[in-house]
Amino acid sequence: MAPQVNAANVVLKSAGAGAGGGAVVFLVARTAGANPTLALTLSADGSSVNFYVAGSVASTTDQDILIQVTDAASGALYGQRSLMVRIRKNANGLTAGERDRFLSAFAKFNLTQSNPNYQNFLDMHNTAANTQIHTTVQGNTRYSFLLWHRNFILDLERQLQKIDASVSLPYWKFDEPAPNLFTADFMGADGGTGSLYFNPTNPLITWAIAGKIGVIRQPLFNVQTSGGNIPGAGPLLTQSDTLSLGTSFMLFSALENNPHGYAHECFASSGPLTDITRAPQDPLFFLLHCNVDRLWALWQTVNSRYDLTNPDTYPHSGAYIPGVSQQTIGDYLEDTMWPWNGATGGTRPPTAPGGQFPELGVTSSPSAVPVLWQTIDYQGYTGQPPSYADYDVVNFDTQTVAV
Ligand SMILES: [Cu+2]
Repeated sequence: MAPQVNAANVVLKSAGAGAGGGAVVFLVARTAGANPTLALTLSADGSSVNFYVAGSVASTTDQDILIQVTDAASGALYGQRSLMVRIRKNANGLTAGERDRFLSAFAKFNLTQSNPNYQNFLDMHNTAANTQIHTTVQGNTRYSFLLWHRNFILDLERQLQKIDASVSLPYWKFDEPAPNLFTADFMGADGGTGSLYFNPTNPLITWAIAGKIGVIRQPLFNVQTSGGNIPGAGPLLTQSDTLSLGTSFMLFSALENNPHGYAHECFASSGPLTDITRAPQDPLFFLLHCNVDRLWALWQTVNSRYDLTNPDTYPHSGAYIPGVSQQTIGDYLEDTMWPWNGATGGTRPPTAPGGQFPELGVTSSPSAVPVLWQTIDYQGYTGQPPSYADYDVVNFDTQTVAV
């Protein structure tokens, strides 16, 4: 005879590890209100009960949150599990620990990893790739700039997370001064000649790409007191002006030129950032593009642009049909994405470096062969699996932004 088991009333709660720790909230359904505690009744037959967990306060160290399961009546602890709220933050505000974990993982990826290696990331973004990934900058009539780069930086971030699971890609908020970013302890300080210098303890001191050690980057603006600024052309569009470009994807896409293109151009042309064929040689590339992606995420949130059937979310639905479609393959929501699809030749580039999209284990999105539509609703707000990357200024629960 089986032992008698009673139904149990339990309470879930988030217990922080102390000051500076993260916190989570609980939801009974994806669009329900979030609460710091959740009462559940576990049935006597052992069947599972579904609920959602969302980050409410970002972690600063790994595993700095405990989810505890307690008895609803007595408060007795049944079990607990540690985790972190891993989220993309403003690089200028990282703690020294967050900064150094990120730099260590990035330097290790650059120096030692293969399949893919850092050169593969450079090759994904080279001249051959340009017809797949840029729009207004090159006069291509393409619309996949934001979608492609969203996956590109997520791929890099997942490579770093394979090295250190507590790392997120930080963003360079290029319309504001970032004096903590352009330092010898972080992305390098300007030595006055275009060559950066790093402190000996900075892991980026080993940075090497294309047969050269070091990074060439000479800012044309005062990194201590100013956001990105091109002498003669003026400052980059501010965040609020970027979000005001328009409420349709087509209008918002103008950000590819300003602030995105401008952010590349506010450095001297002696370095790689101004050159599409070489731009990712500078590790700052990924922090720059993280901010471009964040601006899109903010715009999506304030304008509710996750609905794939709305042409203002993205204007090209369906799949490319040869001889019929006005746009090129790779522009339609149901097209697969190069290079992760391995497609070469014809309207695709001649090579497809880097292999399939890296899997995260906890989510199936984007899939190993990503499709454009998977990049749009990265939060899973409309029901698709989330990509498990998000920004500190986007509120998952209330769909509001804190900027
Ligand atoms: Cu770019």
